[in-house]
Amino acid sequence: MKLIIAIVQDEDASRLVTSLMKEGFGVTKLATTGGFLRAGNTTLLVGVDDEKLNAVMDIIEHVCKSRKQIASAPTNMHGMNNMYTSYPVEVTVGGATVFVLNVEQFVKL
Ligand code: 2BA
Repeated sequence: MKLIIAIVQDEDASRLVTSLMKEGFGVTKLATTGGFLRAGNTTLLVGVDDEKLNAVMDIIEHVCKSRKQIASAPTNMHGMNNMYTSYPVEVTVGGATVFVLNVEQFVKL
């Protein structure tokens, strides 16, 4: 069995949960925050049998889109210790950041 941890954009989360549930997968949705943008994103936990892994990956790939976002990157002001300003940088976020872990044990008590 595998545990899929998928970090996706909030805009895609609802459609992704619906698509996964429609195919019979169990999903847990967590409200999370990205460390770089400090903006909300969504993390989904999906436990699946090994042979269903590719089906879940296909759904994630199909639903999640990459988008460009503007982030404010802090930069030190020349010659002024501890003074920071920010300037806008464009980053491409997503489709999805996915971790696949082996599950040692799965029990429902
Ligand atoms: P954030 O950390 O808010 O990052 C949003 C996007 O900003 C990233 O998109 C990437 O394009 C850019 N970015 C991140 N760190 C950067 C840096 N040090 N310098 C320049 N640009 C940077 P994604 O790579 O698609 O990541 C989307 C979200 O997935 C991340 O949101 C974070 O919540 C999660 N994530 C990505 N890689 C991760 C990892 N190795 N471990 C845990 N979470 C991760």
